[in-house]
Amino acid sequence: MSDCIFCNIIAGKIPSTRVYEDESIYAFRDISPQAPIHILVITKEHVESAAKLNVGNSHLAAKCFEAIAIIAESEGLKDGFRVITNAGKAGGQTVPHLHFHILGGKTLGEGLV
Ligand code: DGP
Repeated sequence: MSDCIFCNIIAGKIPSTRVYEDESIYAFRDISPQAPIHILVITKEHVESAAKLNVGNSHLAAKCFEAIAIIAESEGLKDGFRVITNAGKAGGQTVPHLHFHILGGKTLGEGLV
């Protein structure tokens, strides 16, 4: 989608710090990190959010989690990390393109979640 920030990042029209890429996934460092390591894992195909996953596209979510495991290993997150996806306005989603936040590099608190 031409007006989607993350689609423009995938297309290289907006610069990003890439940490992983394959045929269906792109991952890059968050512009305003909330942990020492804060990476966004996104689908190359535009899916609005987790609320729009269905039997036809849920393999993309599986692909995201395969990438998350690879990234966690390469980032040295052997002691653990957190994965979050926000969906919709009440969920705190600001970019309407499915993405998973990987947060790590420190011991995260028990809040949320
Ligand atoms: P969410 O609130 O869950 O929709 O998360 C969107 C995240 O995207 C937020 O943590 C900031 C990040 N973000 C927004 N615009 C850009 C950008 O242009 N570059 C990068 N690297 N991250 C961005």
